[in-house]
Amino acid sequence: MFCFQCEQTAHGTGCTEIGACGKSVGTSDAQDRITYELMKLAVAVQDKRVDDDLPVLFMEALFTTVTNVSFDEAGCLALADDIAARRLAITGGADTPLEAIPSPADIFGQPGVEASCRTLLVLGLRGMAAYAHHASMLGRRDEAVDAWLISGMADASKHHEVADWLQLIQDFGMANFRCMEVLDEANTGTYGHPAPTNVTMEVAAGPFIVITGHDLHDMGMLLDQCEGTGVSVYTHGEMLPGHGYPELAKYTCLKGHFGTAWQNQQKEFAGVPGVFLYTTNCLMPPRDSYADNIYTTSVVAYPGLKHVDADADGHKDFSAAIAQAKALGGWSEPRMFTGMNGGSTLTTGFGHNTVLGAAETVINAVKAGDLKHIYLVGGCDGALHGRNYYTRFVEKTAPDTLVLTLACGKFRFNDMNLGTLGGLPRILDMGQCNDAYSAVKVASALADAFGVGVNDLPLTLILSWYEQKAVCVLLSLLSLGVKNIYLGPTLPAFVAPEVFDVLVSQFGLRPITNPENDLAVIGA
Ligand code: SF4
Ligand code: SF3
Repeated sequence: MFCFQCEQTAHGTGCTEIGACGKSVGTSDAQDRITYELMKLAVAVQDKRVDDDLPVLFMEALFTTVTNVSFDEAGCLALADDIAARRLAITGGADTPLEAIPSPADIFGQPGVEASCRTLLVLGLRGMAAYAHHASMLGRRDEAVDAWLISGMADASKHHEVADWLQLIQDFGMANFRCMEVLDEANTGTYGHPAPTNVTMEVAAGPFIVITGHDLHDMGMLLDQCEGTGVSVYTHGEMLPGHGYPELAKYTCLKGHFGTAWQNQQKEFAGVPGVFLYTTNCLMPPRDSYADNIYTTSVVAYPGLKHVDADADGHKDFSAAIAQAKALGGWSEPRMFTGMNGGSTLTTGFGHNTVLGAAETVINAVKAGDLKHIYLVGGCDGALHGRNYYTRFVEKTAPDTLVLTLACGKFRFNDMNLGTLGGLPRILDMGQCNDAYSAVKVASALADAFGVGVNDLPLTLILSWYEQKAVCVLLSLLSLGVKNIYLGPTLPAFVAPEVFDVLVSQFGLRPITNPENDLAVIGA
């Protein structure tokens, strides 16, 4: 086992005995085999017409290897075998040796610049696969994204000059931007444009299900089946933005939001008399006190947990989860919970449609000098102590600034009331990590309105990373030419010093220091 794909990797270098996430040696090795088999399959089908379901296999398999998704060694081995069988059927049984990867252990195990570039590309592809998967669940696919999932894996298995690696990574960033756009079209096309919404952290009396992850299609199906049953639904983690979508918010069984950031789940789910449904990352090894209340779906898997599969039409039957929620009964009295700073109301729904609708207010406020700076403080959360940087950063932003946010890192500060500016709340939640697409749309529109480039706007991005979706989002932002991004809480172990130097010299990427210092450097 050697895994260094996420920010909590052991000693900041790599997990070798067991994952800090709880992933076993066997599961980690099986996931390397999945990756290796995908590379072989990708090479085998290069320059061939592929069946329509082949990109879906790449989506599912790459998504399975994202951090906190699958802990199921047997399931991962079976998937690797399926991918191998698929390849052998195409080649008529002939092997497909890989140019640069002799064995699964060599994908991430090699040192040097080439290995670092390869890792960046493979991890980016894992993140993009998750987004492509969500969009495909809502019936949206894109030919270019589909093709990239396969050609990217083939390219990752070869030798390239450094300049070619950098070009590949740049091209990948643009492909992922398209993927986020497709997901945005899928989400807003199905459930409408998000609208500003206040969400309570109170849990009403009676039975309930908590849905976590990112898959809005799963959320839609669950709400549809819970409506009228007396079972309430609460979002958790990256599902919070679901409240903003009109076609999800219309369900009266959708009551509020439960819990804070994903890394607190083992504490916050313990002894809760409700059901938990995991649709994507971030699953932590469950404690005994609530393991029996968990359902996983899609590619999420953990040995011993109940799993809901889709039928041939894509429909999922959540009746067992609903029945169990009723049997558990919930609490007999309403319970008020709070976020990490003591607030009990969260606000979401500031997607590109809403923020662009308020563009005139924002533009006039900038022109009048009432709005000095916009920060985008977004990305993943995690357990590392240094992540309170993001809470302190937001706390210290001046009253004449706005804070846009997205992804699960916002649970560090989204229960704070920082007041309003020009009628807008000072903290604007744009949605999930993939809604970085919204942030780019807003930034481009503002740049157009002021007749300047995005890097000339009074806008600074302060990102936090943990898993591979943050990697693909960062690569998209860099490909789009966004400069001077602050990145923390630590730098990825898989970025070699030579590669980091390129990111610093070409893109002005900066590691976070401390809020006071960084705010002073930004100068707002
Ligand atoms: Fe370690 Fe992260 Fe890999 Fe888990 S996903 S094994 S914590 S590097
Ligand atoms: Fe969070 Fe797991 Fe990355 Fe979608 S839910 S951002 S960490």
